[in-house]
Amino acid sequence: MKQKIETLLQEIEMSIIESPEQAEQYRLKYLSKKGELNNLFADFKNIDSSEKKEIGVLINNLKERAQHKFNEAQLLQSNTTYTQAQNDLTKPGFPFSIGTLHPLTITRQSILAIFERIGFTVAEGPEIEDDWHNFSALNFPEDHPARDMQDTFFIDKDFALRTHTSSVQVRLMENQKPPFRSLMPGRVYRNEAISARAHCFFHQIEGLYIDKNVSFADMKQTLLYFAQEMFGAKTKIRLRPSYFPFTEPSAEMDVSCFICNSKGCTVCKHSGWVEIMGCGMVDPAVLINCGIDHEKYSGFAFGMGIERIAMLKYKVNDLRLFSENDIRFLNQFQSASE
Ligand code: 2U9
Repeated sequence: MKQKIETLLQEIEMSIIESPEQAEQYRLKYLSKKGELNNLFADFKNIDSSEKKEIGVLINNLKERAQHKFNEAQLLQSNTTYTQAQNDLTKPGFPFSIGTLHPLTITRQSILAIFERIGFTVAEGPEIEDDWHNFSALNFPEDHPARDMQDTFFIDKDFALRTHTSSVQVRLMENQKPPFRSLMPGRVYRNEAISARAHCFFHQIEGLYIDKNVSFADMKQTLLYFAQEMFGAKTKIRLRPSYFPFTEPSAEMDVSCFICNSKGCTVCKHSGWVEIMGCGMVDPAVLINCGIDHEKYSGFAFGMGIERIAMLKYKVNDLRLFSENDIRFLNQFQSASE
């Protein structure tokens, strides 16, 4: 009997259970009613009582080992089935949303990329500015309305939220030597009632080009290049005389209406032209204020509202949509960001 138990133990240890079929064969052979273990228990009744204690222990150990091996194999198989199902690499992936770029980000990136191609670099500066960088250096007279509490958010008597990014240009000119070919994108603040057409903050991009012998013709050609890259190769520009404290002469720039091909629509108010930016030759007084030799250097500057360009490009009719974070509005720019 002892020999039989020993042989069965070896057989059980050597058995391979790697499939449900093998598990079933094993169960039938050793653990079922008519299996080897039950046969042993049947034989056990006939052995001499002096051997019962020792053989009983051996049979119980054998049974325990046989059952344990079977349980272990089953657990392994159920785990394998589970893991295979979980890691099925041929299964299609779950769709998930990666979000979208904000329309102002898309517009800012397009504008910057166009000027970067002709050598402009990007500069940034603080949103809280002192009077010198936001107004005085830029030739704003002491009594200019922009300095008024009605138009500017003052933090205290010395500091205000910048009303344009021109202050960054002033810092650049104070700290570096010409030539300059730089762009200043950023948020600016004005004390305005919020409506579809005005907001207390918006975003600007300004450009500054200072070098020897820079002329109005250089400005015109640079801005024509920008307009055609941004709105299409057939775009025309026109410059209308204007006034800014920091440029002389100054102009407003219109582009031929890219929505109706200048045939007349509500966007161009049936004029065939839409205004997109202001520009001009940097006033020599500003160059002097920033420590630049105005007899050696000249330059042009321009400024545009990013919201205005985005509204024209995407036919958005309410400025507030850009800052409300309504997902139904933002999701419409999905394809433009890809
Ligand atoms: C320096 C010298 C000159 C920047 C300029 C404009 C014309 C302009 C407006 C467009 C729409 C502001 O966002 S807006 O309301 N800007 O018309 N900006 S020239 O001129 C500068 C800047 C810095 C040192």
